[in-house]
Amino acid sequence: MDNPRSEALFARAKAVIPGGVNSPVRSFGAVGGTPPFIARGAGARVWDVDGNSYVDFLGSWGPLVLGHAHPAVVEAVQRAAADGTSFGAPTEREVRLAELIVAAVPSIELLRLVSSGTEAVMSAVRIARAFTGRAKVLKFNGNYHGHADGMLVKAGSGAATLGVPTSAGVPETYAAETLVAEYNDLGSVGALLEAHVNHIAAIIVEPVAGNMGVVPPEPGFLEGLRRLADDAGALLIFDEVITGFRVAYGGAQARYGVTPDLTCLGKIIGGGLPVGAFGGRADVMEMVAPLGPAYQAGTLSGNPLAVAAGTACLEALAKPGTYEALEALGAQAEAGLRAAAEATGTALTINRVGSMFTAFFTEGPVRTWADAAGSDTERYAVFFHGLLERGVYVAPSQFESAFVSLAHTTEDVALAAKAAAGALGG
Ligand code: KE4
Repeated sequence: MDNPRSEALFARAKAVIPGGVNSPVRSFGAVGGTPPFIARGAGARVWDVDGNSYVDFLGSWGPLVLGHAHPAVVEAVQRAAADGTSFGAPTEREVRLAELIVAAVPSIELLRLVSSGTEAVMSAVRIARAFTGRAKVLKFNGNYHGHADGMLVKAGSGAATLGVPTSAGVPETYAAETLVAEYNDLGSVGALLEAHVNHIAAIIVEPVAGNMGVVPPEPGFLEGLRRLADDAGALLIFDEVITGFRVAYGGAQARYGVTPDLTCLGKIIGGGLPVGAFGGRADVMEMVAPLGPAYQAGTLSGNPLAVAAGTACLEALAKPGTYEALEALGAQAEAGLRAAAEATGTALTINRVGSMFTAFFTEGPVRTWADAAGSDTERYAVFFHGLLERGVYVAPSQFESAFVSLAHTTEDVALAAKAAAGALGG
């Protein structure tokens, strides 16, 4: 890759920002090399500051399900900006987005908008503790729920990628309130519930894991969590920051027919701008200030520009045929990767749900964090750069998802399959 301008910018960035990035996963720490500094995006493509262009299967880690600079999103943001960027007061625009989400997501009767997925999860966990009067939370090894202290325990995504699944700076006393079970292993959940009877406020889960790479729930897993949570008097929280409006208009809970008590959202509901949300049963959400005793707040929560982008995005996704189109493109991408693995004799396990997928460099199956962690991350790094050199941009980590969007064409996906065969063939 010839990217002198990115290299110069990366040196400048490192002088003022830790690691030169505002989020560790962007640093290419796991794959090596200099991250291309992106100048602009349009549709399924991005261009870096050196003029290289890439078909983008990262999609900003999930939000860009419509592709870059979608006209309806751009116009909505421009219109909102012309009216002012923030008021710290209620606006009709935020009500509109909240109404769309309540209408779409089965579990959500009331919701609060925030500015990130981390905030959504942090707040949902606090509400669950307030509602149940219990302190412990059960999460899953390899699931990532943002960077709130209690969630940075055996976390996936960048935490796993950079080898810090349990972060420094999280006091033992905080970490002790987070219990960790194994994904797709109901026995491990039951054992923890038994060992901590009446102490667990909530089970929080990525209903389709995206942060160990894509790992779908085994048949019965989500239904089992629903039953175990009810038996234990704990709330069930679905972290749908990735899967919300990604795997179905109503999220994974609609796709799999399991309704949690609380849902966390982010990414797509902001259409590429900073929006998160937590919501669920009215009796639980009535714990939230100013209605109830559990405090939660945010200067820019429901920001007019961000909710305008999110509203435009969800309105576009509500159109008929959306999820069939995403499914078809996802299936084509999977088939292309399988063909490339076959043609080059590469041991590749591909997991996919709709338009999110991961190619694991391992024989497979990949059903748990341990399976995913057994992947050859060195081979992944070589594959990543082989794709990048061929104009295809995917996540710079084995423990992430790739995404297709409504802006991708069958030609884009075919180009990626060809690039994959080249990258695997060395
Ligand atoms: P944010 O705070 O990054 O908006 O959302 C945190 C979060 C919560 N829950 C799930 C299931 C998530 O996937 C995320 C964030 N995802 C990562 C990548 N998988 C964000 C990328 C980054 O950290 O820069």
